[in-house]
Amino acid sequence: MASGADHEDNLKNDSSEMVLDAFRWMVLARTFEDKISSIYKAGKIVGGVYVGKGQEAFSSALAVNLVKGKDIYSPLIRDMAGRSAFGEPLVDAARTYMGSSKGPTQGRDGNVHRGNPREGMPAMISHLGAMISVVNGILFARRMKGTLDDAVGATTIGDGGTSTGAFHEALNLAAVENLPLIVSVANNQFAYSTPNSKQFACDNITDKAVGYGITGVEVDGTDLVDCVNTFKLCVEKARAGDGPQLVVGNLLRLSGHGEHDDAPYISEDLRKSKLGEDCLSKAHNRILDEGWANQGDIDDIFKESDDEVKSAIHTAESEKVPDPYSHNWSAYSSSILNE
Ligand SMILES: Cc1ncc(C[n+]2csc(CCOP(=O)(O)OP(=O)(O)O)c2C)c(N)n1
Repeated sequence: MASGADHEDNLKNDSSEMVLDAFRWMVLARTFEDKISSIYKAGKIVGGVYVGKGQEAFSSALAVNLVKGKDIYSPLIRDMAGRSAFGEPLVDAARTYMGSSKGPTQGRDGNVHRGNPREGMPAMISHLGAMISVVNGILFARRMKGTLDDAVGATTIGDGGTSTGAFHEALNLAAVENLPLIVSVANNQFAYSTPNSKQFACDNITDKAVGYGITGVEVDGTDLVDCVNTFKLCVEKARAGDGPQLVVGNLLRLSGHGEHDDAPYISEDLRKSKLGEDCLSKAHNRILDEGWANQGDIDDIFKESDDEVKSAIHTAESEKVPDPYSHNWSAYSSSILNE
């Protein structure tokens, strides 16, 4: 079992552009989700709000290593950063939260069950393992049609999700079939309020990879550079035919399970530990230290993100919600597929 640090020697020191790219998506996601959280707390969002605060580095680092139009990316509830990095328009997210009838689910879903299968992003079914077999199926179908080439499929899951039957069956199948699958496990230490110690008895989630006969890698999920480099290597390996890659990012969710939850079960000690470091400020400091950008460049990134968020929310807010008496409902994805 290799750790992120064990890979250091193999890593090329040419990731600065990718790191900056990922950082931009992190800033956009944080800015957007902070705003959405405020709107939710003002009582203006009907559905729940689940954010990826503290997980943006791990999320965007996977997506910047994927190729849109070729690879498959199946994000979950804490992957706002990854979604944007993979090309999801911000207005799709704003419209979904605000219930706009112009959104991907035409105002029927209030939060995260949106996607765009034609763009390689399946709509999320469940947070607890359901998406791995969906990605397996897409990869299988392409393999059978002879159109897979060197594409990969990636999806994410939480620590709690790794205890489900869906996770086990899908990973087992992917391993037996040697599918080019990347599963990124955001190990944020809790499944809702259940700590890891009550979720599984193995020392590390990468131990589970041993049981399936696949590669398992651990990474500091608060360190953007480590995340970008580790995913780079794992995506390359999957593309090259080395089979499924399980990447476990150790971090802490810097929010409740949803914005309705103030997470009193997360101890002060844990919050102040290394796991509780904020990946965004850490990446900010690292970028300045390495000279990959200066403070003025970073100020511009924050300003552009702020403008983009305001514009997306303004657009979504000014649109109509669906009229249940006249609307002929079908999901955006199925209505496109039925055209
Ligand atoms: C089949 C099913 N059971 C329960 C839930 C409710 N639920 C959603 S997320 C979650 C906890 C997930 O924890 P974890 O996998 O660690 O991910 P995290 O929320 O920490 O990102 C639960 C219990 C669900 N969505 N689906």
